[in-house]
Amino acid sequence: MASPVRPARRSEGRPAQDADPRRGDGDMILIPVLGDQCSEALASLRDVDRGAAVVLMMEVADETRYVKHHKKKIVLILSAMRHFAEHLRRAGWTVDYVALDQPGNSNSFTGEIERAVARHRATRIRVVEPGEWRVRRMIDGWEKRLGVPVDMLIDDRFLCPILTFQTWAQSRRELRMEFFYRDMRRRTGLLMDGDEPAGGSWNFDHDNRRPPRKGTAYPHPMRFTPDAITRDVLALVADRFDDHFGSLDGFALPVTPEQARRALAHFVRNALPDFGTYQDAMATDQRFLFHAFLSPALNCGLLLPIEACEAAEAAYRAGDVPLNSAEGFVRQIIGWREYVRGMYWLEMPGLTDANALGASRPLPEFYWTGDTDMRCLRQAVLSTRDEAYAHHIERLMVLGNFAMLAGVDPKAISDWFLVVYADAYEWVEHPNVIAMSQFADGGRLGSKPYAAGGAYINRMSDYCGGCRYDVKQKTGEDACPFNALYWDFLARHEKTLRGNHRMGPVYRNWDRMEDTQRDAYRSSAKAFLGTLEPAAEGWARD
Ligand code: FAD
Ligand code: DLZ
Ligand code: SF4
Repeated sequence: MASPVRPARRSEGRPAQDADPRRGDGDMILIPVLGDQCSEALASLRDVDRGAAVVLMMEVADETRYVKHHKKKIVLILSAMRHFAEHLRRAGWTVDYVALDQPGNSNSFTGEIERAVARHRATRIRVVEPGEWRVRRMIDGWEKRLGVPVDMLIDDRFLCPILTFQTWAQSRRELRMEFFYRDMRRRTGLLMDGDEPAGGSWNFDHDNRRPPRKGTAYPHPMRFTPDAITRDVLALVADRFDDHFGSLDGFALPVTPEQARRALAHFVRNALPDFGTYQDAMATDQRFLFHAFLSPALNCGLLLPIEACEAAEAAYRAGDVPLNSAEGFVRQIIGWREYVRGMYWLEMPGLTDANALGASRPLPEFYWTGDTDMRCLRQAVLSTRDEAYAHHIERLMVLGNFAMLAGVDPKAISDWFLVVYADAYEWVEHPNVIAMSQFADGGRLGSKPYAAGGAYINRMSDYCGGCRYDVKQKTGEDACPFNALYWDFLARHEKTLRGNHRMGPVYRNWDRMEDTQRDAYRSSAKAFLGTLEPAAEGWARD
């Protein structure tokens, strides 16, 4: 499945030698900046003669509709793009900004590049590698189609270049995140004391599994009142994307780098101290707990991952944040975030269609409506609808876990995840959903499926007390559906999973059960699955 990405021309944040834009010999450089590249630190904006370059930013329907993104995600991207264009103009750049409603807009990246090359008589294109495979394929075709050289620069906002990850992967039999993460700590020097990890341990996860505590005062992520630019975009999205999922009410995400940095400082001060301890907790009506809610800003370029990690480390070194929290946060970013991106480029294009467990059930309708008696799922879907956000454990152990246990087609659940979150781009969504949460890659990314029954959700949340189902009952109409689904899943995939050494103990429990108990699980699961309404067509794609 591995497919190394080797562009014709690519360099570490620098153009190829024969393409030096500073030489001033009549070259006109076109610099496309994509919607998830709203970053002052973008490699294509470095070491360029601003007088001989035009920055091109394009609002195009192909991007706003390739899946029917949550309305808040579209507002975030278009508002961040418009603010960034203003910022670049103030910094002395010539910016050609194509708005969605502009007459003549071809509504595709390639179409807009073609028009801009002609408009500006561009002699070169200088672009940072995109985040998604499909866009990568487009860019690979530009040189031939447009007849001008295209310099594709490494996206060094990420801390591990794609080729470096591929080299790392080639040298390993098992591609486990933990070993990658240790290398990244050494590479970046983050939370290192000389050659040793701060506190003498690489990972403090064993301290990070507390359930929510009654009476806890949770902080709230910083919210930003929409300015005139954002209000314009809100009106545009309300008008043009009314058929997309999600609520526009209360849009308050950071849309500029300055706001994103304030949101980071607010998180470090108010939430990071408890981030580690309650990282896996879920609590009723608490949508953020001690999570950062920074992924929307990180993934569209408003915040650099290294800035976020350095802020966490500084707070730890100042004695304001315990090590289990600082380390946990840094691990999510230089570990998981970089690792899943590396895995995406390693496994594409096959990852999109991976389906190791042969799952084929349509997505249940309640993923779009929240209309289910299962309280944990309802909470997670409503947070998703309102905020374009659910925290990690809701995504993994509630929404993803249910889909895997129910045997939902990985493509259908992957489309759902790509649509509904403000931080969703294929490079991070595919590995997290298709590989991590659905085990559809057959275990390339995770060593075993993240499958759990109701007991896990009950242990890590306060949801079950108020649920119509009884988490303690194993089978029957009132039993928590996760219980029977869990065992039914294990029974269905026994051939594939029994040999996995990490699954040994659960299959031993299955073996110890009476036949009647096993049958009861299977028939309970079957009865419950028979009640699921499949989602209507057209929510995710036109
Ligand atoms: P925190 O919990 O506060 O973590 C801090 C930061 O660590 C995040 O902002 C994020 O940048 C990074 N991070 C943590 N876990 C991961 C991870 N597994 N992969 C990548 N980065 C991580 N993340 C996305 O950014 N986009 C997605 O589309 C996405 N889809 C997911 C789907 C599933 C099924 C699962 C299990 C996880 C998914 N994640 C995704 C990862 C993670 O859930 C989100 O990054 C996180 O919830 C973002 O919220 P936060 O900023 O409050 O994160
Ligand atoms: C997600 C998104 C949306 C909704 N709209 C645009 C857009 O109009 N213009 C743009 O440049 N980018 C947009 N994006 C982000 C892109 O989809 C993203 O940059 C690519 O997926 C990266 O490969
Ligand atoms: Fe979810 Fe089951 Fe608990 Fe209800 S009882 S909240 S369905 S885990």
